[in-house]
Order: sequence, then C-alpha cells, then structure tokens
Amino acid sequence: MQSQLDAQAVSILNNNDRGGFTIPTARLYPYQWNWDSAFIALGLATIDRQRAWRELTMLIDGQTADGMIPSILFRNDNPDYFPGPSVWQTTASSLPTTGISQPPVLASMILTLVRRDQAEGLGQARLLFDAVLNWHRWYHRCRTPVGCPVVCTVHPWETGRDNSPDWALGLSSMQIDPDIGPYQRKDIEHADPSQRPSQEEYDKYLTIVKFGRDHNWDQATLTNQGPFLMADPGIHFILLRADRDLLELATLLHRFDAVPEIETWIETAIAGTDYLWNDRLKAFCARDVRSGQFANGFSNASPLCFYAGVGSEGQQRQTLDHLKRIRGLTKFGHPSWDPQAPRFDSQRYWCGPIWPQMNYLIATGLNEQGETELAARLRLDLRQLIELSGFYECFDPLTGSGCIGRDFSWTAALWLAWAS
Ligand code: 2M8
Repeated sequence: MQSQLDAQAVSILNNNDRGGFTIPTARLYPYQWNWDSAFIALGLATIDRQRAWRELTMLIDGQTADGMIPSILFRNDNPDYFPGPSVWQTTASSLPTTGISQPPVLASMILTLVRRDQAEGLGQARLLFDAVLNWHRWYHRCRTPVGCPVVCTVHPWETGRDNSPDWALGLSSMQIDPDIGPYQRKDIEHADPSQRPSQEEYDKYLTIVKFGRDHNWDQATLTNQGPFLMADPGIHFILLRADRDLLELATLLHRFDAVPEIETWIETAIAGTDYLWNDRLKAFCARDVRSGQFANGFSNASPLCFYAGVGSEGQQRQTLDHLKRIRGLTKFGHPSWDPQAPRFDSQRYWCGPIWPQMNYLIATGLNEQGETELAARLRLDLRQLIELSGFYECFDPLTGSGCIGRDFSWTAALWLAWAS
C-alpha cells in the first residue's frame, strides 16, 4: 500500500509540473500558488532536490518591486480560473500576478530543506535569502496598519483560509461594490458548489480586488483604507515562525547585517501576540481591527502558537484543552473550524475540513513543545485519510471523505515528506 501511494504521490507531482513549477491541481487551480509551492518543495526534495529549489526560485520570479511575493503567478491566461490576470491588472511584478500575498511559510521551508542537506542547501538558500528578507520587510511595512500592534491582512484570500468563519466579521461590515459584476465563477464548475464559498463571499472578495485595482495596488492604501482589515492568527504565527527561521538562515549564511532588523520583528511580534488572545473563548482568534471584535471559534490557525513558540503557559494550556476537546468530537483531527462553533460545516472548504498543510504546521509546533503524542496523532490521521480517500485537497473530519480538488500537490508532497 505504502509504495503504491508513494508512486501515486510522485506521479501527481509530475503531472502537476508545468515546466519547473507545480500547480496545486489541474483546472481548479491552474497557476503557481505561493504557499502551495513552499509545501510542494518539501515533497519534491524527497525525489529531486534540484526540482525543489527550482520550484522556489520560480516563485520568487513573481516578486514585486516593493518586495511582495504574490499569492498567484499568472504565467498565462487560463480560462479555467477566475479571477485571472485581466481582473487583477497588476503591474508591480515582471509577471502578471494577484495584488495580495499569502501566508509566508517560505523561509521556514527553505530552512527545513537546508537542514536536510546543508552542503547543497546553503548555496541555494544564499540565492534566495534577499528575496525572502525583502518579502518579510514588505509584510512588516505594508501590512501593519497605523496604530495596530500586529501584522494584518486585507483579503481572506491572502490568509489562505479563504472562507473560514474567522472572516465573517470583516466581511459583514463591507458593502458589495455594485460595479464588480457581472462575472462568472469557474470554481463551481470544477467543484461541488456546496463545498465552496458562497456567492456573497465571492462578491465581497471581488469588491476588495476592485478597491485594490482602483487604487493602483497601492499597498499602504489597501491596508489602511481598504474594505477589509483583520488580524489573522495564521499569518501572525506563521510570520513570527518564519522570522525566527530567517534569523537562523541569516546566521548560517553569515548575513549578520540582517540580524538586528529580524530580531526587532521577532520582539515586536511576541509583544503583540496578546492582541489576538480572545479571553472569552480562551484561544487565539482572528480579530477585526476597526471594531476590535474577535471571531468566535477555534480554527486550525489558533494552535499555531506552538509553531511560533509563543503564548504564556496558561494560553498554551488552554489551547491544548481546545485541541483535545475537539479531537473528541471528530473521527480525524484537526478540523479547520470548531465543530461546536456556529458555521461549522464538515465539507465546506475552510469551515470544517482538515487541511494537510495546516496539520503539518500544527504538528511541527506541538512536537517542538513536547506534545509528541498529539503531534503523532495528527500525522497518523493524515496518513489514514490519504489511505482511505486519496490525495484530496482537504478532508471531512467526521467521515474522512475527500473534498474539492483531487490529485492535489500539497497532499502528495506532504505524504512524501511527512505522513507516509
Ligand atoms: C485556495 O484559494 C484560492 C484563492 O487563492 C481559490 O480558492 O481560488 C486556498 O485553499 C488557498 O489556501 C490555496 O493556496 C489555493 C490553491 O491551493 O486554493
């Protein structure tokens, strides 16, 4: 069984190769995506290290002049996907791209590759270091709203957790721009609409895109005056971890010039972490920056405090209590949304399904904090989910059935790099 699944995972990565970069899955997501590529590189490194580094180098090709690495790189205009390059209309990169970013896992995946193979890895990491440093600078500079203690996000798509109930607060205070439409969604032609975001959510996603386009993708304007502004435990914890990993890379590469700046980011992020602590729920939650209100559920970003190595003893204990409580409610763990919270939906994308890459990050953090049993269960769960249902984009935590995209690259990559 294992070697058969290994072979299947390799063939998925090969079939999704588009000439040096790997798409998440055919038709539904036919371009290079930012954090997908970082996870894909982990899997590629187990079969072809050169290809793993090429994947990351091609991701950097989309970097904008001010340092952002966009969420999607449009190397062509593919009719299977909406919204494509003609909707985003960006000009800041040499490639057409989106005007927003994605969770910055790249530095951490580079460090993981370097640790596996220092001899070759350091040389490759040296070539990527300045691009990643500039991207982190961009996040700290352009996504920290005036007067806010943490880095924030301007679009649910930027968080990678698109229709998480976390974003309901920010979206509910937005008006749909009547000039966005008409448009034709493509996602619901390739996937079951009941597992995808609602039409109202899409209208609001496109309202934010229109705002960015109308303001020539000026990132300070988008952050401070845009229609949506929320603090995300996902981006906060992932960036804090990535800053720590970038610091280690700077030391390994003797880039001591970058050290003081990175150390300042880490100190600022640690000091700002309590901003995300929802004392009513006893968990780290998303927060609407303008109203100060917290989202009302434990997501799969909430336990990333372990991955970031942050949170008081009490906060970490209460986070563990949530993880264990939720584990008792589902057949497989850890779902993207608390089954006891409003809006849980076991098959609707980020409202319940299990996401392989998130569980990899959660388990990495738990392991590092000594919670090895919980971490091992997450890994075993992913193995069983893949054995049961195949290489899906995400999985129903109650039944284990696969949801949305098939032959999915990050699932195949994490099988090879972690779960198998
Ligand atoms: C999903 O997001 C894209 C938009 O970026 C979409 O639904 O069209 C998310 O799950 C995101 O996290 C992921 O990177 C992307 C490609 O797998 O798909």
